[in-house]
Amino acid sequence: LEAVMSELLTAEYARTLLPKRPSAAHKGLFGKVLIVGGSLHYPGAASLACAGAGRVGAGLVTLAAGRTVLGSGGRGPETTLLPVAESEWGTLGPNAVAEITKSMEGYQALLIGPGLGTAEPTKEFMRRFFGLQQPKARNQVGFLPHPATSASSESASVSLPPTVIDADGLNILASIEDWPDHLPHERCIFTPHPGEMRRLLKLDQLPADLTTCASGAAQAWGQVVVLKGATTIIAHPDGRTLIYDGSNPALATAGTGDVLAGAIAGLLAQGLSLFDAAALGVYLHGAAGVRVRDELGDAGALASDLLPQLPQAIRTLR
Ligand code: NPW
Ligand code: AMP
Ligand code: MG
Repeated sequence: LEAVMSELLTAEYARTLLPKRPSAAHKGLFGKVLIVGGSLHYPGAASLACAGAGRVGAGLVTLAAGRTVLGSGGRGPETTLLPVAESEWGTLGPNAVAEITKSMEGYQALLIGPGLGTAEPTKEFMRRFFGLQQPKARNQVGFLPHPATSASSESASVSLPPTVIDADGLNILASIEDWPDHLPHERCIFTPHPGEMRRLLKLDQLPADLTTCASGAAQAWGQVVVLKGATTIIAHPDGRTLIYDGSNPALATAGTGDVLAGAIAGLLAQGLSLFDAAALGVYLHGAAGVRVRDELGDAGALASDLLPQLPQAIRTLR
């Protein structure tokens, strides 16, 4: 395999990506984020993602979920809510597709997956939402139409804003028959941890060279890939990679990935490109983690401790 072009993601690099914050600005300038996440078991993941988006400066964050999730609280009062139909046990089902797509206008960024669960109705939701091929149609017709023409009329694939797919959003994609022949639209950031990456690549074990692995996947899928870990790799579909070396055991705790996904979506809403939003999100999340470790030490920090440190990380970078 050819060596991939790699660069370190430094403070100097990240500084060049910071969105401007004009003093006379209003919230409309900083974009709206729609987050689809949460389930009976994981309402907190959705809340952490919402807060992550707000804490990097997004103008407005909306959470789309069923009443089980919305009724569970845990979010700050700033998050606005888009209540949608839910299936049994608080899972999102296919009925929610139309409700979400008709409210999509006006949002500059979308995040799908944190805490979503992988129940069958939620898989169906994902298939229809992104217009992914359904196994049944394939069996009946006997061939696969091109992805661009295979979207059902219910699908929103043409009008979706730049999208972060994380956690169970990725687990569901990996579980769909024909993955990765049928991808969501072409402006996505995938943010797998190594377990999710293994599922997406259908491997028992990831190769030792994670940079080449992430770069190959980004090129094959035509998406930005953020392969998370003690070292995180941000891979561009053209093969380029950025490496963030931020080993920090304070971050090895539940929910930190949900904060990161929200932060990247919050930066997308502010107009950054897919690759730049992914890079700056990873940097700010890591820098917030350093501040948390400095304050609390290397054990016992909670994912929510990262939240107030995100604005501090931005301020320090300016
Ligand atoms: P192993 O053990 O090595 O085989 P899952 P999840 C691997 C939500 N959450 N290096 C590892 O596999 C999420 O948003 C909700 C190597 C591990 O066992 C999702 O929707 C929270 N391997 C849902 O829960 C807080 C690594 O992956 C397996 C690795 C499930 O997400 C928690 C676990 O991955 C959570 O965010 C690494 N660095 N990291 C809430 N409060 O609501 C992970 N693995 O099975 O995808 O489970 O990540 O917890
Ligand atoms: P997730 O597994 O989806 O909750 O994501 C975990 C987040 O914490 C990712 O952003 C990882 O890069 C980060 N993380 C986890 N463990 C470490 C570690 N030891 N050092 C640095 N970052 C970590
Ligand atoms: Mg995660």
